[in-house]
Amino acid sequence: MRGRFITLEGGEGAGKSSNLDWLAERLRAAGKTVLITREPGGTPLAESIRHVLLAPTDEKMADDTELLLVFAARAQHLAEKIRPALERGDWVLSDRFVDATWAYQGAGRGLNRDAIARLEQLVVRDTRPDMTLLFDVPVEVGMARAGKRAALDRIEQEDSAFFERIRQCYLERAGNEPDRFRVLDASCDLEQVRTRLQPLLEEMLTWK
Ligand code: T5A
Repeated sequence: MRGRFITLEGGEGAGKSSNLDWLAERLRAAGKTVLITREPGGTPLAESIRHVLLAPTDEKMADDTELLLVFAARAQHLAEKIRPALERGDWVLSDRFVDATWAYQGAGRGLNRDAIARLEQLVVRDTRPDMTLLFDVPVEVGMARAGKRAALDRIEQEDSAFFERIRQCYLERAGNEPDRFRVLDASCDLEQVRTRLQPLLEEMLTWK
């Protein structure tokens, strides 16, 4: 038996975290066993790697270091949390997964696509999301929300061109994989975003 794997993606302040619990509650009400998790992170060891990735530092982190840390955290997350949950038949909702690496390290940092593809093959293998919800907001809207929430982390301190490349990469990936991605305009208020999520929730609940 394999459970279901749903990922939430988008730029900074897109509203992924704000909708994760909402979605989980509704799936639980429909009788599903739901595990909420996030990347980078999701297990104690992977959360330690997250801290290294996001804490502002005096020493510049090399782009390749960032890429390898992201995949190291993901390998741990998959081995210790995601795959065991899917094998139990649970539903896993993850705030970000490998699409974020294509967007941030691939498009944002401009890292080599073959290197990312090789690491993806090594680490992710066939553990692929059944559905990916892409929360799409203009960069300035997302950054304004993220800025109000807390001090900016190391990655959030990048310039708007970096985040524009990320947004375009996500939209391109969604266009290339329409069966997996569902794109939500998340620039409206939270209540409207949830109205837009409702039919997607219903779609998930038709899965056998
Ligand atoms: N990263 C991650 C990589 O570089 N490579 C990778 O492979 C992976 C997996 C951490 C960072 O790591 C990078 C990407 C990130 O820079 P994260 O923990 O997901 O990733 O952190 P963020 O994306 O920065 O999380 P945010 O909190 O900024 O974004 P969310 O979760 O999309 O937004 P959310 O829900 O927390 O909302 C932010 C604020 O906006 C408000 C909320 O109340 C909150 O205050 N808000 C709204 N306000 C008005 N209208 C709405 N519709 C709103 N929705 C939310």
